[in-house]
Amino acid sequence: TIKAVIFDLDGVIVSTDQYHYQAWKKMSDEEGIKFNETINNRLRGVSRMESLEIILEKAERTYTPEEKIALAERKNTYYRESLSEVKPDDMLPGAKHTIDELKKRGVKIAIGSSSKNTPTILKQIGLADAFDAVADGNDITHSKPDPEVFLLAAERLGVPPEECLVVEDAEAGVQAAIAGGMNVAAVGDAGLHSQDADYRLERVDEILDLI
Ligand code: B16
Ligand code: MG
Repeated sequence: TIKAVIFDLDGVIVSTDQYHYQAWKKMSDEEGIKFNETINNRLRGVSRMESLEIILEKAERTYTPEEKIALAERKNTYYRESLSEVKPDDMLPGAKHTIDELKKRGVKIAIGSSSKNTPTILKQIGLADAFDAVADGNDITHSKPDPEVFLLAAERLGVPPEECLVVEDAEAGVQAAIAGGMNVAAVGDAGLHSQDADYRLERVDEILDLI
């Protein structure tokens, strides 16, 4: 039985992917590095520095560790400018209803996100105090597909992994949930394509039929 649901944030609760894309695109254009939607799809659920490494595969020169940090910070500055515009209305269809309904049913809820901007995003969409636990990019040393962020969320909830359902939009996150011994529902883009997920769904509110 499922006692808790751990939600990924970007792509499940709120769609910030276009802001990530625009910010990486701006930084890449300034540096003369080729960047497009196909490359962007490889960045879903992946940490900031690992995302940068993927983008730099197309760079014509090598960058020093200090330069890489500066590039990642520049992208994050652009990204945070967009985040300041994010509102509760920007939540994905069904997300708010799913959270409210799980609370009514007494199912525990948590966030398990790779993003270091998680606290800012939750505040912008009015969900800063909505979850029983939050584990994010600030808490971990290994990002998805490593299960660290989800195991930490489960531990903070006090629920064993096998009684948790993870909801993910990225293949890296689906693999992280499986590695952590959790049930996993893939939604959106991953929902259509993930072979390994226990459930493939279009929208997040479809999990209400599973619990
Ligand atoms: P930040 P999630 C992930 O969030 C995003 O999907 C991914 O594109 C991003 O690179 C990563 O967070 C790190 O974000 O730069 O804000 O720390 O899907 O795990 O909620
Ligand atoms: Mg995601």
